[in-house]
Amino acid sequence: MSKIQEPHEEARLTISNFQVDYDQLGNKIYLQVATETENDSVANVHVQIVANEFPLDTMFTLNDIAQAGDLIAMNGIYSGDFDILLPFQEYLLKAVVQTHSDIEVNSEEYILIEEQFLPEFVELIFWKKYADGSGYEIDYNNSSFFINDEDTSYLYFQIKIKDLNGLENIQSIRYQTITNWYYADGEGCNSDCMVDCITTSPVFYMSNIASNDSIFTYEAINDYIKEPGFEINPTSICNRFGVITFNFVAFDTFYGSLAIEEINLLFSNCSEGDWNCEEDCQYCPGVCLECEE
Ligand SMILES: [Ca+2]
Ligand SMILES: [Ca+2]
Repeated sequence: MSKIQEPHEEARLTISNFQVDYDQLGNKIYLQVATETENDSVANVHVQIVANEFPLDTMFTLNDIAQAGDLIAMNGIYSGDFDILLPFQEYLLKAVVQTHSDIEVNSEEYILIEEQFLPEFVELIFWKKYADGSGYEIDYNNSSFFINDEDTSYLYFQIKIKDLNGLENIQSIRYQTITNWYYADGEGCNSDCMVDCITTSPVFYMSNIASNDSIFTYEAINDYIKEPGFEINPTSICNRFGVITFNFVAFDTFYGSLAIEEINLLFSNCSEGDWNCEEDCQYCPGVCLECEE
C-alpha cells in the first residue's frame, strides 16, 4: 500500500523553516521547525544538538499541540522551549522530521554561543579644522575650541570603542549634545541669552572608518555632517562662550543601548583672553601679539 503513497508523500515532505533562538541570560533554547506536511503523516519532529569542544549530544522533541512554546496546534509548525546551559562554543543543530512510513528530511544550522563583552570607551579626539582640511587636535581636558573672530572653522572628532565581540556586535555609535552657552550674543545666535542658554541636539550617528583587532574608530562625518565637520560660526555672527557636553551611546546587539562616555568641550573666544597661539595665532592677535608668518 505504501508503494503508491511514498513518492507522493516524499515530494511534499520538506522543512520550510528552521529557527533557533538561544537566550544566553536565561539558558533557554527555543526551537521551531515548519513542515509542509500534513500532521497525520508526521510521526516525530526533533532537533539534535551536537558540539565537540565541550562534548554534547542531546535531542529535543518538538510538538504541534500548542504546548511548551508551540503557539498554534496542528498548523504544521512544531516548536518547543527547553532549558539548557550551552557553554561558549559552536553547535550543530539538526532538525529531523520523520513520517510514519519512515521517510525523513532534515535541516542543519550552526550557532556560535560566545561570551558577551560590553563595549568600552577607549578615547575621543577633537580637532579644530578649516575648510581646506588643515587644523589641529584639541586636548579637551586642558584646552578649548577657540572660536574665531571672523572666519568659519569646523569641529571634527573621532571616538575609539573596544568590543571583544567584534565590529558586527556594535550596531551603532550615537551621541547627543547639550549646549550651555554662558552667554550668546548676536544676530546669528539661535537664542540670544546673557546668562545660561541650554539647548539639546538631536541624536547623531557616527560612521565606522577603521577597525584594529577589537578597537573600532568612528568619526562624526556621515550623510548629514559633511567634511570637514560641524560648522562653527565666528564670534562676528554670534559671540558666545560655554560648554558643549557630548553624551556617547553604544548600541550593542546583545546588551542594547549603553551610555559609554560623557565629555565636555569648552568653547571660548578671543575676548576670554586665552588662545592657542601656536596653531591659531592670526585669529587672536590681541592675545597672541606678534605672529610668525
Ligand atoms: Ca504549532
Ligand atoms: Ca559586545
